[in-house]
Amino acid sequence: MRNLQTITVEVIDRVGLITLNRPKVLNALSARVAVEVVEVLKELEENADVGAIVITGSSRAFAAGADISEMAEKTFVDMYGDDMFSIWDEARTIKKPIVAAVSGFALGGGCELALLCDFAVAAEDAKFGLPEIKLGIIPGIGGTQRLTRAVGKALAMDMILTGRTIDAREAMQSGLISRIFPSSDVITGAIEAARIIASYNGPAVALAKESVNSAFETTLSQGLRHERRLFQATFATEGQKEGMRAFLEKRSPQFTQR
Ligand code: CO8
Repeated sequence: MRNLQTITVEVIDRVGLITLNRPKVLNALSARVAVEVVEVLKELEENADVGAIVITGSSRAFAAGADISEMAEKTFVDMYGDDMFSIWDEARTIKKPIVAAVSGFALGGGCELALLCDFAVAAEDAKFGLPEIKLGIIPGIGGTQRLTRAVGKALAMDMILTGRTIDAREAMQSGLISRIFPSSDVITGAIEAARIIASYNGPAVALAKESVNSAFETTLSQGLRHERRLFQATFATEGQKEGMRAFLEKRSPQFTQR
């Protein structure tokens, strides 16, 4: 395990595990956290032994939002000039799937970080919310955009305008998360999902992620055309030959990341 200033990183069974590690402030997302998470995501992207990534926090908090003490006295010119959260945009360039394993609070930037991952799983005690309105601000790391796409306008407006927090069950019903685990199992559950992803043909996994993400950017016709090309492209990978031959030979396929 490697300890950075605000996070820890380890590789378990071809899964890169990033753990936010600022327990005293419920993993508040300081500018340093953003820099370290994005730096490590890029490292894991380059690591051929890693096929998928999990981001988690502590049992009490995934992350309770951007670090309020760091922002409180900033002016518009400071925020505009430093644009300290724009670095999170770089996470979008990661081709390997990223799973959020959420326990406890996922509020503000913490909820936005979970939404920025490819999918999120949560413990029964998880709480999701975008309470920025209570601080006199609005979400700024994609919350108004990604939450709306994930759960639809009614619940997104309700959460963003009232600051209401929802529990894991409501998050599941609304499509914000894909699975609920007992609290003690959420990290192993997320790692197991990521380990399964990492066992498949790496290029096909990356193309599948790209194709799903394009559904949020394109018309249906453009998206279907894009998907068809990516599907056809999988036939240029070793993994397609291996996967289909293994099926016909009634054996387990041996996939690689490249
Ligand atoms: N920032 C800094 N410190 C925090 C944060 C935070 N977001 N959240 C909690 N802490 C600190 C508390 O100040 C406290 O510190 P101390 O022990 O020194 O007093 C410690 O963590 C423990 O917190 P509490 O004592 O409050 O614990 P409780 O169990 O009573 O309450 C809550 C837990 C409900 C999670 C509560 O801490 C809370 O409401 N936190 C703030 C939640 C919030 O408002 N989050 C949104 C922040 S704004 C944001 O995320 C904007 C993102 C977009 C920015 C884009 C800019 C371009």
